[in-house]
Amino acid sequence: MLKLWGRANSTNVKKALWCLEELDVPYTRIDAGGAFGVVSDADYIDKNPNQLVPCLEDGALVLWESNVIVRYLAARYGEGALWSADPAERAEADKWMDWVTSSLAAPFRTVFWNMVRTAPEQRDMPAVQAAIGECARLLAIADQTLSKQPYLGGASFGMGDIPLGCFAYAWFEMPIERPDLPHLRSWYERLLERPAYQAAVVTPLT
Ligand SMILES: N[C@@H](CCC(=O)N[C@@H](CS)C(=O)NCC(=O)O)C(=O)O
Repeated sequence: MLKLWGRANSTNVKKALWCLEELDVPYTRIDAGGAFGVVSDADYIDKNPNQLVPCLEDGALVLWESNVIVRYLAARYGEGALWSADPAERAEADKWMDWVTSSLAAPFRTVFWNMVRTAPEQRDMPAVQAAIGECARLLAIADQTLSKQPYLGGASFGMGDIPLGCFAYAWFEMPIERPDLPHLRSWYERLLERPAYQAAVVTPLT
C-alpha cells in the first residue's frame, strides 16, 4: 500500500493527500514533521535527506518534492482524470504547478507563518502587508485566467489545480484583508464542492 509521510496541516502534504483522495488510491499517512519530529530520524533521512515533508513510498519508489509526488500519482493512477495524455494540456497544468512554487510560495509563506504560526504580538505586520500585496498581484494573474476557463489547466479539473488549491484554502481562511478576485473565489467555491478537497485540504491550518 502507498505510504505518505507528513503532518496533515502542512500545505505541501495537503497537495499529495488531496491527490490520493481524488484518485481513491488506498494509502496510509504517517505523521511526521513539526511537533511530530520523525524527519530527523536516521530512517527518515534515508528516505528524504532534506528532512522535510511530504515523502511518498510506492513500493521501492521513494519520492520527495510535493509537486513531483502530485505528478507521479496523477501519471500512475490518474490518466484521464488528473493527468492528460496530451503534452500541451499537461504543460498548461505544469505551468501553474511550477508557478505556485517559484512565484507564490515565498510571499505566501511570510503571510502564513506570521498569521497562522506566530503569536499576534510577535507578528511582523509590515512584512505581512508587503507580502499580501505581492500575493494579491500574483493571484490576480490566476484570477484573469480563471475569468476565461473554469480550471487552471482548462475546461476540467486536473493536477494543475492542486498546488494553488491548497494555498487558496489558507488564503481564504487567514484573518487578512483580501482584494476582490471574483474568478479566483468562484474557482475556490468549485473546489469546496469536491469531497476529496474537503477531506484533504479543508482541515485545521494549525
Ligand atoms: N519544496 C518542498 C518543500 C517541503 C517543505 O518545506 N515542507 C515543510 C512543510 S510545508 C516541512 O517539511 N517543514 C518542516 C517540518 O514540518 O518539520 C515540497 O514542495 O515538498
